[in-house]
Amino acid sequence: MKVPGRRRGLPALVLALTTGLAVLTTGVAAPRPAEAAVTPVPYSAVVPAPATAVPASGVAYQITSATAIHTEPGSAAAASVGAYLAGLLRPSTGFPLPVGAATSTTPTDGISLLLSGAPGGVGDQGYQLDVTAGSIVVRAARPAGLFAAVQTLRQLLPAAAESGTAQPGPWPVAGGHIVDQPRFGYRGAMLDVARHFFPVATVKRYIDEIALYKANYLHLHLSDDQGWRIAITSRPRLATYGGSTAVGGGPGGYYTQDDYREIVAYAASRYITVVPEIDMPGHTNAALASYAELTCDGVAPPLYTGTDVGFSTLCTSKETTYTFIDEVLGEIAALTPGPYLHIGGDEAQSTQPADYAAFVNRVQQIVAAHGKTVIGWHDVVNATPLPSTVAQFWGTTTRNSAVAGAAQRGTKVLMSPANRAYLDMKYNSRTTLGQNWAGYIDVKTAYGWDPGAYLSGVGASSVLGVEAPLWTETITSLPDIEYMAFPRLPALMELGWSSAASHDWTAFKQRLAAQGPRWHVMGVNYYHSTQLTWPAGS
Ligand code: TNX
Repeated sequence: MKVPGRRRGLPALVLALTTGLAVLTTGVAAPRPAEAAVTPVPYSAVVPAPATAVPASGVAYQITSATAIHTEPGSAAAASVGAYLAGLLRPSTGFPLPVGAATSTTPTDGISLLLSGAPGGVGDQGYQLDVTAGSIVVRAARPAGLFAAVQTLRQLLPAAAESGTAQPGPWPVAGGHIVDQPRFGYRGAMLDVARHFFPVATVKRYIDEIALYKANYLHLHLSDDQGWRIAITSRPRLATYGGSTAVGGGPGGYYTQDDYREIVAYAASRYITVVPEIDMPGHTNAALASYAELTCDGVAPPLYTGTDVGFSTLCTSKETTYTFIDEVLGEIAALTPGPYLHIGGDEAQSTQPADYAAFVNRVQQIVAAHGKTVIGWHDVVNATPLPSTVAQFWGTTTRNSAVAGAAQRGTKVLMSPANRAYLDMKYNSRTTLGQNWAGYIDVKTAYGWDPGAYLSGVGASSVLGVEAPLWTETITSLPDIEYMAFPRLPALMELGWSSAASHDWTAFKQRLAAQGPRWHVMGVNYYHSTQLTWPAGS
């Protein structure tokens, strides 16, 4: 598969060199008069659209070499969000941006990140952001809200702020008042590390990229027919043998438990919760190949490197199967601080319906015994979902009576309709990566649906949130991941965060295109959809 070319910038290099010279000769990268006239990024450019944003015309805060970051006294979490913000901006601005405890609850200078005084409505993930000529003040009820506000603030800075090397500036932030909170509590991305394996560094980079659009869950599809990607101490061959190949026959790979802990901790530092998936009873060839006792006939199949689905199943009638699941999920639960374990459950075409239902019901009890909540692909509604079980909808229709019935009985639904939210679908017939079984998904299609009113009989109150899955049969590298995720992932995150009333393609496509220069500076290999008018520097 040909990797679409990266558009890394010569201009960025030239800028960096010039800035380097300016810093050498003057000691500080002081804004030049002509640049001081730079128009700040408007509030209307932020993705996802904030709930309310009222600009104060003609007012801006300038980040300068004198700017300090003040954080809520006594809060280590606020201090680390402050350190994260400083870490983002020091390379590009060249400013020291010291981080220290705030000495005032009504700050008049610098950038303050406070856990007091936020309006009640912002909840656990929202924030208030006030920008005047003298200060930037963020108030949130919880550290996650401070982190979300920092993502908004990043997008209000010129794209050059994302550079890893010193840039000339200036660094204005438009004045005004934002009060923001998400529509849905769960906004996720799924990465299939089973069809192709991706190293820890790639996963971390993807975490950073999705965090910019206020994603708060990363679902890792850790096992499938073609590979088992996490070391299980009690069943070592799952990783060492079951993880030894991939689609197309490559070498595969797996995460050690320390690797997985590292991903979980890194995600947590970006207020992202990892949801591990062990797909079962189907999509299990790698496990069956590793441990013959998991098959009904006791014969291990060969490893599989093709892309068919629906041919494998754990032996649902054997006790050893449930011992295996208990051990595997027990280890993964112990490594996972988040509330959810994803048990897959999709495309179990080699499992009889009655066996499937009994299997899912039993696995739900195992997950509960390990103190976790089940997420399953929506096929699990054909069993008897526990009240807490979440069904992840991946269909291509707007009617599904089984899912609607479950929702009526209280099941929460995570929305990933394949013909809207699947990042592995091609943009159009000319896209070289991806598949098209659910259709082509250009940006307008990815954006043009309401998660709270899409599935007949599943209203907004039954919707947990939105997730953008990226299956990787055809995806083999970070540039591939970026090409499929951008710009669609930010569109889907906006559907998860912003109110239904704010959905407006005409306004959105401008807001989204304004991200282009930012991705260019970040070196994100995004798809330049012809549905958008990309500004200079994209
Ligand atoms: C269907 S969607 C699958 C995956 C494939 C994907 C490819 C779902 C729950 N299962 O096994 O990777 O299509 O688009």
